[in-house]
Order: sequence, then structure tokens, then C-alpha cells
Amino acid sequence: MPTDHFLKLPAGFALNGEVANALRQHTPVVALESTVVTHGLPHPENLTLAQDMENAVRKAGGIPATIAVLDGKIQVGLDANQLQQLATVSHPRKISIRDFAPALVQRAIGGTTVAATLFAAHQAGIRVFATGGIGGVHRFPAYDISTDLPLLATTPVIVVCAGAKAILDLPGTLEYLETVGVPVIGYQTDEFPAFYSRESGLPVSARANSAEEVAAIATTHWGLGQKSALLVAVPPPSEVALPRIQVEGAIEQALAESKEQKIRGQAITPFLLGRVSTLTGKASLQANLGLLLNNAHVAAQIAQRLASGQHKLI
Ligand code: PSU
Ligand code: MN
Repeated sequence: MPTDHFLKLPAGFALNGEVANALRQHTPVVALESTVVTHGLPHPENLTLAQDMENAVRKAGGIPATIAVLDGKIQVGLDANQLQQLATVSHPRKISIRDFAPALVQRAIGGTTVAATLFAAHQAGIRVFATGGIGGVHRFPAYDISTDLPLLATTPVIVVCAGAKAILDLPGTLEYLETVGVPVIGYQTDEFPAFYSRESGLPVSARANSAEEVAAIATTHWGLGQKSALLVAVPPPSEVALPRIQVEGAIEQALAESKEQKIRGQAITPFLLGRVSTLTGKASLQANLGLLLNNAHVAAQIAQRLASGQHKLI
């Protein structure tokens, strides 16, 4: 057991006191992504969502660790002021793993992507992470593959999501995850969800029916000596989920606009998600908020089982 592993964090990290205590005492900790706060949601929904996600983790008996870059450090766990600063700053950076060092040196403020949050969570010894949807293989251009995927291949953390962002090439994204050996676990489902929608027509690699089963599969996977993440795909709650056909029209239009405006690189995901959100109106915002909260709740339950060891070891 890496008892004081987190005390050896490199100088570029700042570990929140409450999170440090939780890790020391083996209280369940759930890492939370922050690009959704800086680039994914409008203000003030971004701040209330971040606070609600933290509360959802606490209600389920866990300690939240929202990860972001502020004050020249990779912050693992934010206090109320830091969260507010992150949610209101103008021109925040979108920070993936290669963007950390420049952002620290230049004392920039930024939200961390799934890849960057995974990296930081693992460095701090956190084993469960909740997000909305992972990045993946883009539909266009197809060579645009999110750093989220190679990081999932090499980082032993449970990532709880509602699948991959619906704007992506979902079959291509699942093929990549198969190639690099990341288990894709459907949470009480056999189908990979499509972020806003419960259905995609695509299968997961295994199904788990409870938090306990996820914890057992993760412990067994890592116990074999495997180093990858486990992707836990949770369908968005029925009350907020949108039919896939309704979202697809908006995605097609957003994609056409992105081609026309030659949007590329880091900017494409926020652009497409922003356009889909505008085109589908309040319904997609409600779906996005609902699935994020649900994922935080499920992640906390998994972290609880993992921390208590209340699962069968194979
Ligand atoms: N939510 C948004 N916009 C984003 C993201 C989330 O509304 O840009 C981030 C996620 O953090 C995800 C990342 O990890 O987009 C993937 O972006 P890219 O395709 O540039 O790797
Ligand atoms: Mn990209």
C-alpha cells in the first residue's frame, strides 16, 4: 500500500488539505475534471454544476478532488474560492498533459482535460475519476485523436463517464480502446452510451451490475499486473437523456460549420459541443448536467467499495 505516496508529489502539485487527509485515511476520493467548468458550460451553470458534483460525491460518502491549474500549481482539490475563480476567469486555458509546464511557468489558469486530470489524479494516488464524456477519435479530421485515449491506455484509474462525446466517431473510439486494451465496462447496460443518449447500438466489452462488481473487476485487472484505466460507461438518467436521432441532426450541422470555418486542434471539441448545445437548446444542457451529477454519484459509490475492500478478490 502506498501509505504516504502523495507526500512525494512533485513540486508542481498542490494537494488540498482535505484531500490529503482523505488519502491518508483511505477515505474514498473522487477526482473531477475541470474543462467542463472552463470550456463546457455557460456561467453560472458551470459554477453550480462544479459545486453540485462535489456535493454529490460528499453525499455518497466521498471527498471530491476537482483538478485544475491555478497559482502556478496543478491543484488536486480546490477550495470554494479557487472553484469560483476557475468558473469566472476570462480566457482560461484548456490544459492537456503537454500544456501543464507552460501553464505553470506562466501562472495561467486552466481547466484540465480528461487526459490531464487522469495524469494528475494518478500522481496523487487517486483511483476513481468522474467526468461527463471522454474525448476520442474525431469524425473529421479522422487523424485528430484525443490524448484522452493514450492516457487511458497507460493510467490505472477508474474513469466514470457517459461514454465518449457524441460528436466523435464512436465506433472508431471503441476500436482504439480495444487496440490498447482498455476494458469498457457498461454500468448496468450492455450498450455503450452516447453521452446525451442512452443508446449507440455499440456493445461494451463487459457489463457490471453494481459498484461492488466494478471495484472487483478493477482490483482483479490491476492485480494481474495490467496498467490501463477501466472505462465505466454509465447511461445518462432516463429523465434527461435525449433520443440519439434528435442529437445527430445537430451534430451533423455543427460538423459542417466546423469544416467551413476550418476549426482544428484543441478548439474543435469546445466548438462542436457549444454548437450542439445551442442547436438543441436547454434539453442538451439539462442532459449534460444530469449525467455529470449521476456520474459523480456512481463514481463515489465505486470509490467507497474500492476503499473498503468490500468486494471479492479473484
Ligand atoms: N467539455 C467541453 N469541452 C471540452 C472538454 C470537455 O465542453 O473541450 C474536454 C474534455 O476534458 C476532454 C477533451 O478530455 O475535451 C477532449 O478534447 P480533445 O479532443 O482536444 O482532446
Ligand atoms: Mn485533438
